[in-house]
Amino acid sequence: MTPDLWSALQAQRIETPSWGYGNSGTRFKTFAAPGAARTVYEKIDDAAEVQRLTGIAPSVALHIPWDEVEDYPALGAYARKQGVEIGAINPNVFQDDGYRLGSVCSPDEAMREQAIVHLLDCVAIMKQTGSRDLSLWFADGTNYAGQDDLRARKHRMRAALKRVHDALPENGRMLVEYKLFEPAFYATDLFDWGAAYAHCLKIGDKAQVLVDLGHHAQGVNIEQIVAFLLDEGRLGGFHFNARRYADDDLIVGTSNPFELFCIYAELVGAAKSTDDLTRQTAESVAYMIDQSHNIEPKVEAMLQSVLNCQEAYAKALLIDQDSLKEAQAAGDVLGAHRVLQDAYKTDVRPLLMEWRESRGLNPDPIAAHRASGYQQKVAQERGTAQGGGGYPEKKTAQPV
Ligand code: LRH
Ligand code: MN
Ligand code: MN
Repeated sequence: MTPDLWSALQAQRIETPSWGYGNSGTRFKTFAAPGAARTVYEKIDDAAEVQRLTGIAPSVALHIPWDEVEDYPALGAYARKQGVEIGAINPNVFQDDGYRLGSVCSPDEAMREQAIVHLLDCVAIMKQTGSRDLSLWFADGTNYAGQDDLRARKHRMRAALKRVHDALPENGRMLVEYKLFEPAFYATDLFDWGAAYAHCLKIGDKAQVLVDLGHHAQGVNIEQIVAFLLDEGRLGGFHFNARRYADDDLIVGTSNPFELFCIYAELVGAAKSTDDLTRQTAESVAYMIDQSHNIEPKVEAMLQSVLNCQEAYAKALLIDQDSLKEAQAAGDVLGAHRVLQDAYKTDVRPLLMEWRESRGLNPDPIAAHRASGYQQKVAQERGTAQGGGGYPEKKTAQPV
């Protein structure tokens, strides 16, 4: 293994989501998982377990108010003691009854103000947790043609984003997430990367686009969106997951391993770019998982996602960039494609085992987790909490 490859693997980071450790479900049913985290402290404990086993998941994203506490510096200290940091802060402006017509885009000015105040409160939390990123996802949209004025809603979104942007800490960023549809089924206010990008451009330098792999129409070439945003200096981060039909939030790389590889290939290429903006953008990308489903054991599922990201990245690092450029310049269509395929088809598992051993980690984190008794221990300590159920609470990780 070359020193470059080794140090790139060493520097890889994947943030895990607090909401992936608690009970969650579909709009039909939330199955209570034995040992699922019931509090933000237990979610942090689980994230720390993933970090201990993988060594590349050193931070956990919070969702407010699901993870609300009185004392954020104390929460940060607790996290550090467990071996992780608090990562991105995700405001929640989609669960109050008042948000029936939207949050920052609502026709009701009082609701818009309530939503903006919550976003600003989350900026204040960022300052206490030392978080760089505020991740913004809005459920805003309409269900019927004519329900609301689409241009007016766009203006309301712009005004809200601008106010929040201007309140960000000096090195803070806002990551603007888009989604094709759901829960709105006629029009979603931030419906695709272009809409998010257009807002970011007008708002300011701290506004960047967040790409969630589950938020596109079938067949959309996500790696091309990634390439475009990297080149424009506006790719802020990812929510990695897998989907087959819509926003399924399944374990990363399970149904889309080649897509995941191609995304990492774009990132690796951009990190080697001679263009400063592209390179710096690639270096600042926030890699986060947004996964939350209902039947799999939580910690093992998260481990699987992190390891799938690691494999995809390792394969992308193996791409022979010189041969690729040569084949591209020569118009060698299949030769160029085969350079990618050669890397993709390489079994990187032995190499990653070697890398883990060199860092004092168990070469097989899943087997180590299964053998550790962690799952049995938390199942015994935490029991089987009921919670969630129904779409609006899809990601409700709190027990009731
Ligand atoms: C809803 C969603 C979105 C957010 C997450 C918290 O679609 O899955 O991706 O990032 O909830
Ligand atoms: Mn997401
Ligand atoms: Mn989603």
